[in-house]
Amino acid sequence: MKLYTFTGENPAIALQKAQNACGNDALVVSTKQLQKKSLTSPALYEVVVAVESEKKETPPATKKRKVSLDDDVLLDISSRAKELSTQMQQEQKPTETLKPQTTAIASEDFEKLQRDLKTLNDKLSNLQEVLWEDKSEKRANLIIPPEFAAIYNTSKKSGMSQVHLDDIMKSTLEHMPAYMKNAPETIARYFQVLLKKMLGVRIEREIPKGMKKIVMLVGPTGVGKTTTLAKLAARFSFIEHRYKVGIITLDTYRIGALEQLFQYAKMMKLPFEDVVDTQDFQKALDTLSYCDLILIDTVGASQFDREKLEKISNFLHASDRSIDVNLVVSASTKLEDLRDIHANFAFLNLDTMIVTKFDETKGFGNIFSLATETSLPLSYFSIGQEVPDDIIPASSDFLVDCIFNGYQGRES
Ligand SMILES: Nc1nc2c(ncn2[C@@H]2O[C@H](COP(=O)(O)OP(=O)(O)O)[C@@H](O)[C@H]2O)c(=O)[nH]1
Ligand SMILES: [Mg+2]
Repeated sequence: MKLYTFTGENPAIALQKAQNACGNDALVVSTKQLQKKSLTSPALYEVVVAVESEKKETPPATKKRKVSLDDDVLLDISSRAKELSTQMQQEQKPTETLKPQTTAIASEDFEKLQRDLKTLNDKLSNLQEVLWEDKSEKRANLIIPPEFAAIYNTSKKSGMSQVHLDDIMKSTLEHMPAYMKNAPETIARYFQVLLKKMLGVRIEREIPKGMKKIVMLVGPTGVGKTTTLAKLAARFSFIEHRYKVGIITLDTYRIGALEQLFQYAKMMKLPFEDVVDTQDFQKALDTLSYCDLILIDTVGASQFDREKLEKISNFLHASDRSIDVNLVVSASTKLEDLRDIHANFAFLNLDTMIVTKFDETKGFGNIFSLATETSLPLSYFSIGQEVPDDIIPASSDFLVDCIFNGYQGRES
């Protein structure tokens, strides 16, 4: 039970205010005159009403409030996102709970919203029945209200891990402010903000003056390492930056692969070194030591090809220079395979992840799950075959938009 006080020139005005704010079910606790009418000022009456505690999420409205993600809620989402990320990495259940925020909403808006939503809820309940083929044991402890059905289904179809989806949904149900829980669009926005905050992104930075950066791309065959390297070379040498860029390839097994990168280097007039064994690797780095950025391409190694992976590791250890190791994966690879790929490349001490082939898939939940599970920050997204244009710096907004709306081109 919560008490609220209202004032007015006469008891009727004060009561009217109380009724507008707290509805017809509020109980009048007391009415008293605070001030008598005088020549200069009107009388003042006070009405105290009590509201059942389950209504405490909608305290009397002093001013109209839009149902939107306000600062308090965003703060709350941030904490939830951090908690969930940690939980996913550790595969543990959450131990903390955060108090939901109570926020006011004008009662007439609230009543209208409730009527509209009831109609919508009925429709969604029916839809829910049709769409959810699996009422599996995994969701046994999670009862999803109809308003959450659309976002749940979209996320599920995106290829996100079922465990993540259920954890995030559970957290949203528990911690989302009650006044937001009735509108599917608001739920979707809350859910999306939560996902964005869970993703780690490595922002592209200037290379500090006097520093040299060495970047190596590793990953399975055919994911787009060589084309991505060519795009990065262009981006750093003449599109976004004006650095001296050099290229080394360790992929000398196939003439085609060597020729592919050689042609790119030639077109961009960039120095190019091909390296066969580890002794040559240090020499090539020395030859390119005048460059601000050295990009290294590697042979595509199936995640199960230990011999090739060991060879890449030998190259990394053959130099005393610090090398930024970027795992390149394709967005069109399913989560189980992405996990295997990451597990097998992880011993190379990965620094970041580049995701390619955004234009070749509809589901991006797999990338979301891999990134949160591994806490490997995302650095670039490759969004097509065109060199040098089809690359953008990674962004959590972009990835989450892709999860819910599909890849819509670079402006999405
Ligand atoms: N559709 C699409 N194709 C890509 C993308 N990135 C690379 N590719 C293509 O994937 C194929 C393999 O690329 P490549 O760079 O040789 O892969 P690597 O074996 O990992 O070096 C080529 O046909 C590329 O044009 C991308 O973002 N989208
Ligand atoms: Mg290649």
